[in-house]
Amino acid sequence: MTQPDAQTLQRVTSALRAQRIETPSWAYANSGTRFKVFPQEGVPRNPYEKVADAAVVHRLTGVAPTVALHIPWDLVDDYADLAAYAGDQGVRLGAINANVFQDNDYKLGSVTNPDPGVRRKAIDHLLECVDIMDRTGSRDLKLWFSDGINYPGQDDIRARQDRLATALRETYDRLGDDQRLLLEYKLFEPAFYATDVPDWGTAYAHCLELGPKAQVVIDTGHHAPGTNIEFIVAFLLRAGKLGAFDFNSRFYADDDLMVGSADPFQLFRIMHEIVRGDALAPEAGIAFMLDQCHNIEPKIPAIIRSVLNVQEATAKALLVDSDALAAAQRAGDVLGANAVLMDAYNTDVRPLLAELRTDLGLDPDPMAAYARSGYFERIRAERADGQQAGWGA
Ligand code: RM4
Ligand code: MN
Repeated sequence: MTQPDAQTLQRVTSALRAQRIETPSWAYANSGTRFKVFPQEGVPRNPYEKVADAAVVHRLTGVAPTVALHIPWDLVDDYADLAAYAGDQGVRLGAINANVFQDNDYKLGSVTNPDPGVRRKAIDHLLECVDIMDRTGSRDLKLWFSDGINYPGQDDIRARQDRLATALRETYDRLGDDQRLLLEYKLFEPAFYATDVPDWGTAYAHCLELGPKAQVVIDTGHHAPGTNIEFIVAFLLRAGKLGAFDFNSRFYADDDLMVGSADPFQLFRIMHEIVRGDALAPEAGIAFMLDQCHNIEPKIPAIIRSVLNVQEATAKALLVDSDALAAAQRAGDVLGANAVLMDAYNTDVRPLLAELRTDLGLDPDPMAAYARSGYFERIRAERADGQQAGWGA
């Protein structure tokens, strides 16, 4: 491939400067598998310390200015105070994630539970999350439901769809003008026979019925093996119904590993559709979020690495010669069109990104800068006592 010309470089770097990636508060806390949570040193003990860690990631990468919260994991007395603290640290509070999957009452489901009392409790939590959004200034309410059934006949599939629609409607109607409901889908787990929101089609249909403030979230880990995720991206973007990504990587199921680690080519293909759909700039309204857990690797460096992986895939997608691609496609030049894409994918964009960071006044190597910063040594000492934050708190 020929080196990108000055005009291309200018276009690519200005798009990369504007890119925004949101990090998840829970990725900074302890997490694990069903088998074991391995605690790490220096892990935050409360939402303030999670925000402080997120601010470090932003200071070093320059592209991660918001941090998503998960309620009740990030319950605080005063959300305005947490938002002010975030501001002091140079970041903002991002999406509010509801949690209706960790209470004994939800054994048979939350908003689709056959018991109307449990459904009421679940909906009240969703409404409480919108109250929190009002105080944090968050735009997005992200909903993932663990609801579903394990055995044929356990509950009525169709009635559960009705209950879901009712809950979503009440929540949607509570949203302010500038707020959105983002509906996430997941093929299976923890329900194994029938999940109530198993796929993008189901999420899309509910969002369509709700109205313009409802959009679909694509969590990259929530598909069957081999699913063409970039097709879903293209389809939802075209329909104006793509709201956000939960980025992560999977080798098997919902592994929540670092984005771009299992299949960087898939991430490139996804970002290519984003660029193709003119959806990269923050004004396009797509939230690019990470939804990851760092169970055995150090958390802050893993999150920095993840942000860099998204940037690298984006840079490659921006390098696709769209004129040459369109020409090859028009001419029916199958191999030529594929070569245009592969040329971009095979470009080493690390020097370009290092230069961009230098221009932004950042260290060209955020991983090395973090290692040198002494931040880990500091939090290890400062956070030696007390209860570390995790999935339950
Ligand atoms: C779910 C889903 C949600 C996330 C939780 C922790 O599988 O991906 O987005 O909030 O996990
Ligand atoms: Mn997710």
